[in-house]
Amino acid sequence: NGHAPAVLWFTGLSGSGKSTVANAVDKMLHDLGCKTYVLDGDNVRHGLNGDLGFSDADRVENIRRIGEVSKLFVDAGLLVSTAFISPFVEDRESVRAQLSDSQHSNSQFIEVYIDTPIEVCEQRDPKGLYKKARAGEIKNFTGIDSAYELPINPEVHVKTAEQSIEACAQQVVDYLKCNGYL
Ligand code: GGZ
Repeated sequence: NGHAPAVLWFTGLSGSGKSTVANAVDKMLHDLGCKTYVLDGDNVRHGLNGDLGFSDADRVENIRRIGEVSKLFVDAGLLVSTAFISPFVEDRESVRAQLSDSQHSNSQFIEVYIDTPIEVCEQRDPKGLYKKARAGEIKNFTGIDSAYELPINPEVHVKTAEQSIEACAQQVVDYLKCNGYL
């Protein structure tokens, strides 16, 4: 039941399915006997990062703190999944650099791009946020009037519009198996 510690860094638009897939992966890993934890808006943005909003500067600080917390979980030996938009390449790369350490043969940072077309996210609109953003009631909404910078070379590239949640989660678990984490 051994596993190498790492962070599965989910990135993608609002409504892309980050949390859903991350939680499905977490359940599979837990069933395999791994020590795991999921960081998402529910347990981070209300508490630790309750002082932050959605300006570019606040998003940068949001991701910086989540990167630091992820590193603590990784140091504690867990497979941690983070589910935040994390829209900027530079911030994701900083976390990657922080978790890259020549002592480990495997990287401890695994970028999982949840690639769902914005049209699909907007159609799902589970919280009605796209509707509000289009109406101008929410400013700086990712994909509408705030940038999402595409991952350059994500370790895992998941297309939620083309396959089931189960298959998406399995794709991530398979990556871990094929690369010696599990
Ligand atoms: C994007 C926003 C915004 C704006 C509120 N832009 O679908 P959700 O609701 O549950 O996920 C979104 C979440 C994004 O927070 P993150 O911490 O993941 O963002 S970042 O990584 O960019 O710091 C959405 C909601 O918060 N939300 N306002 N303006 N998403």
